[in-house]
Amino acid sequence: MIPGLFDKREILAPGACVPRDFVGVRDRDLASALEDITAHAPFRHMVTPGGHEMSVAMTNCGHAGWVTDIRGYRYEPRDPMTNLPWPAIPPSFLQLAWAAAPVAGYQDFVPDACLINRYEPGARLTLHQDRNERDLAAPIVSVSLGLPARFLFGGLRREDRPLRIRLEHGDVVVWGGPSRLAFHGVDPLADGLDRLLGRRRINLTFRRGL
Ligand code: MD6
Ligand code: FE
Repeated sequence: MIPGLFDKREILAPGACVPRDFVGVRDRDLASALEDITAHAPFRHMVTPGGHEMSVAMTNCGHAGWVTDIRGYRYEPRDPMTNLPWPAIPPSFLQLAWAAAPVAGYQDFVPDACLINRYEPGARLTLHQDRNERDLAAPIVSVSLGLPARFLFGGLRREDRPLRIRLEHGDVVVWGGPSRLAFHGVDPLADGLDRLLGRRRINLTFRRGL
């Protein structure tokens, strides 16, 4: 093994890998930074362009926040709920994303957008691509906290049969390059109790949106 390279990683596909338990002891700092963010930009259930309320509740931090409503999916510099700029990405978040990206071969990753997803039991995310970002050359770093979930990772066509992998508290997924537009989703969350976050799963996805 190359010295200094994180060793608990699984390759999902070219350009995509899963550094397991990459968060480690940083989880409490992340959880407390999350409390500060949601005090200013609360979780809310957004509506898809098709008119369906999402089961996952979302908020954002960073210069650009991903939103959906009846008009479509896009990045917005302000929270439409408060009309305030989204809270800044906290240093603990930036440091984690920057440290995780090189595990999959992406250096100097400085995200400007962090979408925060909250799953309660039963919440799910149907197969989708992340394609609203202007900079598709940058990878995405995705951090899982709280209850475990089953993550679906497919191919470049919606019909491609997805891999199913279990993501636990502290696991990270990094993907980009040839996998950047892979279809993916999350199965309905099973009930449970996480020692830090209770009855929920939190996912942070870092991107370059602007
Ligand atoms: C989630 N994640 O894990 C949802 N998108 O809750 C995503 O939609 C996602 O994990 C792009 C890249 C990584 C992801
Ligand atoms: Fe996604």
